[in-house]
Amino acid sequence: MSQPDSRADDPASSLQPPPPPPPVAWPEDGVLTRDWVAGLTATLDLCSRSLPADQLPVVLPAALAQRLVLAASVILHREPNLVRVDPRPDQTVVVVGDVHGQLHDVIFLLQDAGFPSEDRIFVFNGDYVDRGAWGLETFLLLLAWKVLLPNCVFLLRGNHESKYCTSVYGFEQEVIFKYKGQGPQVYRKFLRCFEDLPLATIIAGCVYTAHGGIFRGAIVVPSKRSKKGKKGNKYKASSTIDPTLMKLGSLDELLKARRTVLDPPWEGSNLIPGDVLWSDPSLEMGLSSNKERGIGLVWGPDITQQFLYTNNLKVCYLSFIICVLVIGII
Ligand SMILES: [Mn+2]
Repeated sequence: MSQPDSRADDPASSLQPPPPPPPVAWPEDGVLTRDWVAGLTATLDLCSRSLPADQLPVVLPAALAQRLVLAASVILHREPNLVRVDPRPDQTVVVVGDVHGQLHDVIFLLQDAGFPSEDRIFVFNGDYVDRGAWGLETFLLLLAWKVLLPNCVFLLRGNHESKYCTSVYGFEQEVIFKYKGQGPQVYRKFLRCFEDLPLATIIAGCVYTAHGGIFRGAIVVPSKRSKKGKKGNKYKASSTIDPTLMKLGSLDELLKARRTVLDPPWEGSNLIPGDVLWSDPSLEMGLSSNKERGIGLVWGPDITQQFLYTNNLKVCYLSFIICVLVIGII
């Protein structure tokens, strides 16, 4: 006696996957609205659950994805390395750590905390891509919010927003798999956008937020030429010389650093982006090169205190740990 087939009663259509939603189109007047972002969210959510990953371009054409990336890049590029976020007393600021392609967590988080608005500012602390399966969708969704509310959504760069990390930890492969022949072009647009992401924020004048953390300053060393009196002193990144001379960088130096690099350099004179994105706090005192990572710094509680005190700050929000110097009520 054969087992009854439970599917026999179902209409044949129920066995078919649902048809994909219509392709997302850029707004005719070029202006993103809250409804457009809500529609994009619903579409990305649906596709991530029911559409084969390589069918994504049917719903999210490469041209649309690139247009969104470019629109956000223009806004991000204008922001300084260190963004001052100064909420009014009635505004809430939500700081979010690494989301790593977890689209559904991000959608839940936005619903749960309350969507970005004039009342609620979001600071995302980097690492949008790699590891998770939906880095592309996650980052595009956050870029859409940035374009919609540029003064209420801030997207900082994480160490994974780099050519090296995305080629090793999955994002490049994800984009190529989803966009096939158009993938390399889409991926390049993302890389350019990563270069435009600012490095850090100071919230309400007292909370420093960055993915990795603290950074070194340049120190002045007399060059050979200066001894001959032909040229003045030469500025050098402090790790390239005697490590005992390494000193903490200033916010002014952070503002002046060149962040438009595909991969933050670990040597040379432009070391601040690598420090801000890759450094690790430690329980050991002092400031030294991060030998384990080969880039960035390791710093102790004394340096945290020095950094906060010098810059009149109260808290560091980093992606690994929160460093607090209690000098008043925030
Ligand atoms: Mn991370």
